[in-house]
Amino acid sequence: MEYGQLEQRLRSPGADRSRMEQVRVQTLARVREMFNAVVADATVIKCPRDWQDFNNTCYRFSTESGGWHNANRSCVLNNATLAILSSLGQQEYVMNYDREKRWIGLTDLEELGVYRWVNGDRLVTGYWALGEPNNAGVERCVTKGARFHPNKWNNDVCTTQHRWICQITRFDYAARHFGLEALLNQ
Ligand SMILES: [Ca+2]
Repeated sequence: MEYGQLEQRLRSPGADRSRMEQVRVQTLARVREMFNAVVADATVIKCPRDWQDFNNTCYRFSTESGGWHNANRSCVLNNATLAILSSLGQQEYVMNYDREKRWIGLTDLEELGVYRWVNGDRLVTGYWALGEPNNAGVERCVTKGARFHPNKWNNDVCTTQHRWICQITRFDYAARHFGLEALLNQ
């Protein structure tokens, strides 16, 4: 390709747009990195009032009770999700918080027997009580805390009234707080 053609091509609106898009993506990544460093300092941006901070994630342990769908809606209205306990650390944190049965963000509502978190991730490690999950087809929503096993999980009928746990990363909470929705991870 001759230089003139190349120059013309680079000057075409399409090339400009793709260059601008590249700059936008790079800038966003850089700003996200800087913002993450700010948020990592827990003294700068705290969790909302009445939410607990564990490992840069904010958790709300509800005082009210409801069915799983109500619980899910309540978290979403707070720009959060039901708790996604994908690490042993998180699991131990919520178990040590109290011995209540509480809804977490895990169901097999989409496909019987296939447990997924509310973010769409498939369950990798489950901390089920002995014999759980049981009652396939009836019990499709999961609580932390099971009868006789307060530190394990149980699947339960989704309309049963339980308290619940919401979570949001401190990063996402801070991004919304400062009107920086473009930085959101979720
Ligand atoms: Ca069960």
